[in-house]
Amino acid sequence: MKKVLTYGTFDLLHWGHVNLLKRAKDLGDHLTVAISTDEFNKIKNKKAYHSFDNRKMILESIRYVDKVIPEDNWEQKIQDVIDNEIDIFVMGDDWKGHFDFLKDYCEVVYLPRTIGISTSQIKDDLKLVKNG
Ligand code: C2G
Repeated sequence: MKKVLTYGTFDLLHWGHVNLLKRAKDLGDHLTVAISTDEFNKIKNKKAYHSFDNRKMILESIRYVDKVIPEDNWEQKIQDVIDNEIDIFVMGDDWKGHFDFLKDYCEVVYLPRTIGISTSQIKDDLKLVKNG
């Protein structure tokens, strides 16, 4: 069984996220998603609209996702790859090169980011609507 792993906040889940998750799953047979905790988001300077528990619940409902684990820090990826017997690590190509150190442990794939959608754009657009 070919196991795939990816990481992210996945706040306000949108079609760009789903497009990433689908392509990641298509690379193997099993997809694990490490979702950033609220505490780790603070370190990433991100404030998610949905809590970790609710973002986790939403991700677990996605047909492409087989397992969801917490992402607590920047340093856990090698251990996650080992513990979960991962064959392929996947991220959107806005992260290209950042995780090449994982090539000693598994295949590393950066997939093209979906253009035209982002969580911050959704937030900005909704602010415009609210302010009229
Ligand atoms: N993504 C994408 N297309 C978009 C938006 C996001 O392909 N339009 C991808 C990102 O490249 C990433 C994943 O969806 O691979 C999750 O995006 P975020 O939730 O923004 O994750 P990020 O904050 O980049 O966290 O340790 C890694 C970090 O936790 C990644």
